[in-house]
Amino acid sequence: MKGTLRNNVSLISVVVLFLWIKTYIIYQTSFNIEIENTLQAFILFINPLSFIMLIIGISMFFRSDKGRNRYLMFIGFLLTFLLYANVVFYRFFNDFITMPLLFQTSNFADLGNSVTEEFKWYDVFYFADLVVLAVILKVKPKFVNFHTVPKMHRRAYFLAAAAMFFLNLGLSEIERPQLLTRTFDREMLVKNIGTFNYHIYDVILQSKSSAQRALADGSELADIENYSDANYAKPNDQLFGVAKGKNLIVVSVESTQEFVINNKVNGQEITPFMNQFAKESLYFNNFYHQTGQGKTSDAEFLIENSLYPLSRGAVFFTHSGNEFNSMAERLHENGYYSNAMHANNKSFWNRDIMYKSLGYERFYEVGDYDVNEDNSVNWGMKDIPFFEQSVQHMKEMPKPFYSKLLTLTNHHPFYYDEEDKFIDEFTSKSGTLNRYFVTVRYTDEALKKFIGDLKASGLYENSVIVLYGDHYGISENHNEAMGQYLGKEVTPFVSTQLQKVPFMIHIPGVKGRVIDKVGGQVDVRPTLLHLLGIQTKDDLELGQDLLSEDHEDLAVFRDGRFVTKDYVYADNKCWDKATEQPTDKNYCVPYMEKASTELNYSDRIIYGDLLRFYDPDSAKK
Ligand code: GP9
Ligand code: MN
Repeated sequence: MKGTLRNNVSLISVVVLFLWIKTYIIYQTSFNIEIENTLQAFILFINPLSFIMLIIGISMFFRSDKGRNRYLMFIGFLLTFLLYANVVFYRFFNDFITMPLLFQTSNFADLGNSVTEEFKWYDVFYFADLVVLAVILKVKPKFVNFHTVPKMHRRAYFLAAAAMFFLNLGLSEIERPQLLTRTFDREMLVKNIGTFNYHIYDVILQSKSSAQRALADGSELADIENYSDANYAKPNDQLFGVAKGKNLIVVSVESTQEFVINNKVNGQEITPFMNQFAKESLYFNNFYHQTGQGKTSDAEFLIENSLYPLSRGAVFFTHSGNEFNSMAERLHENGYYSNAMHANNKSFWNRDIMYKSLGYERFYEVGDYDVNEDNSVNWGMKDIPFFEQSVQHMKEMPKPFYSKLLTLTNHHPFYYDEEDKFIDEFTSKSGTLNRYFVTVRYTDEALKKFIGDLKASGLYENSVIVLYGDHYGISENHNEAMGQYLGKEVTPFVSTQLQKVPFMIHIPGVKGRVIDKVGGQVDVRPTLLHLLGIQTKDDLELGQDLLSEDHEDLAVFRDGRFVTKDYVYADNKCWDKATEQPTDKNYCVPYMEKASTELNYSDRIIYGDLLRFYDPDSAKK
């Protein structure tokens, strides 16, 4: 018997090999997974293995051959079915299956109608190996060893599966730091941890949020409603409705921080256009981003809902099935055609799903743009052609419309083409910071052309145009270089002030001025809706209209830092804005509670999906 053990392959290896190879073939033939380097190619190759080894390994514990065979056939079929379901889904949606999506009945209805068209005759080949396996189990050919596996071998096998898993995870972490905590994109997840592990991860995310949701009930809302009522800042009489009926164009300006505005590098202006445009707009020079790990998507979330994003993960991913009262929805109710425009993979940040929850009527994604190698750099389509083509889409839209546009060129690592370089790089040890100025300058040029196109198309005079920076571009890893640029040390105080992002609202017929109120992205929703003449007093918002006389100077960051009129709370210290030095902590104490209450209420709304219990008609305000 010992001899036979050496000369033939174990049943386990056969099954594992079959499933592994099949999964890999499916990756290559049925999904469009972009591979940029050898490490990514290697990760893709090994990523199905750990899970398949684990689940097939369980068959070693079966006492009877019959039981084991049935188990193997069952798992083989289950995994194949899962893969095949993804293949069909991908043909239709160009995306991988997610739990919330399966539960979103409206999506499913879409799928149901034409799903039959997505089946192809040659799909039977996806199941071919199962037939071979069934034959092997039946015929028991000599080259396969059907004997029970000794305990020692079993241990070694599971150790190897675990080692494979950690090797896979380790390599993915090198390739994509924070992959699991930030959950950027399904394609990236599948590419790195593999389709099976991805589904497990997705189920964990889903069950966590379902459990929290199931435990919540409407009674939790009372405190939050009271808070939101008391916090409501009534609109400014002169400005309420000044832009009634106008289109709303909101541009999320990628990674743009406020320090570049009205500032120079090598003696040249960094944002000549925005500096000018700010003069013609309501310009908020004490406006902060409040994003967490969800970056751009967190900024979108804040602006749409006047709620904070989460402290961990991206709410666009974790709670896309929630009920929201978004700005897009409110505008749609008021006759607006609401849409988002972004020439990137539509599933990035789970936008394709989340935008539906937020009530956007249309998402102009990469497929709606003519993107090619010549008009792309860094993360994808360049801002200039993106804006050009977006204006073409706008011309065709029903009016009035609400369009949200997301730029992309000024994104880390800030790579650019020589032809798009309008100013010189900075000189410091940080290539990232050095290049940043060049790409910010490019985006500024793109904005200039965009406004020019809007004027030429006649849309300008009928539109409110809003620009906001989504989040920082230069992280604290570049403090030394940043200190060199600013000519001072980047203390926790300075670092907090660097979280200011530009925010400007251009309204036809309204003269530009600087508004120095302290606020953040959470305040955008009421500010804009009031300008368009739409009341928000019945909405559950945590932000305040920045133009209201009652607006309180406060910006709470997602990590607990905050800024008031005179103080900055950071690094557990209270900093005096005038001296830029720590002062008596008592000055910050009155705001500490408000800051944590706001974040806490926001989390409770999201984790409990409390807006499903919210009835605006019963709101008192
Ligand atoms: C990608 C864009 C950039 O679609 O939103 O993402 P970011 O990394 O800035 O969140
Ligand atoms: Mn961004």
